[in-house]
Amino acid sequence: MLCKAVFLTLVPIILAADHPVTVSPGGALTFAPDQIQADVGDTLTFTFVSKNHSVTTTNFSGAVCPPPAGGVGVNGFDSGFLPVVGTDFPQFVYTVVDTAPHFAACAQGGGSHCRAGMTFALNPTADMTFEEFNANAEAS
Ligand SMILES: *[C@@H]1O[C@H](CO)[C@@H](O)[C@H](O)[C@H]1NC(C)=O
Ligand SMILES: *[C@@H]1O[C@H](CO)[C@@H](O)[C@H](O)[C@H]1NC(C)=O
Ligand SMILES: [Cu+2]
Repeated sequence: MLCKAVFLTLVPIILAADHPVTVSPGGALTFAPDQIQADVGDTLTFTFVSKNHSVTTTNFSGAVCPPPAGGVGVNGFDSGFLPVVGTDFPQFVYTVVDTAPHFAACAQGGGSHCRAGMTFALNPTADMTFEEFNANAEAS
């Protein structure tokens, strides 16, 4: 009896997935991929491969750029600035804790990277799409 109970509680942990995201591939002001659908318990692993960027949650619309230090929203997140030095590629791991959409951007350059399309969406919806968020960022 005891063994069976222990086994059943471990199963959900095994099913959690990791979603890798590359930050600024080839020096571009982008996240690749730029949007991800993930379940609670999954992780997003952001790997920073060039220059000096951040992934920071911000508003979907209105004042989008630049995202503020610490990020916006319930369960928001902020990697802080993670510069690439030589071949040391820093990583930031975020564990998904809810099913709400979260919108993020790079905070570098006083919002210039954000306005240039360095934007990312976790669990965007039909009403709040990545494309609309990115357009809001460019216009902010
Ligand atoms: C990274 O960017 C931040 C924000 O602009 C800056 O404060 C920091 O000094 C930069 N770090 C490096 C190593 O360039
Ligand atoms: C996000 O929107 C709220 C409400 O409109 C506003 O008070 C806040 O300043 C905005 N955050 C940023 C970083 O612009
Ligand atoms: Cu950037």
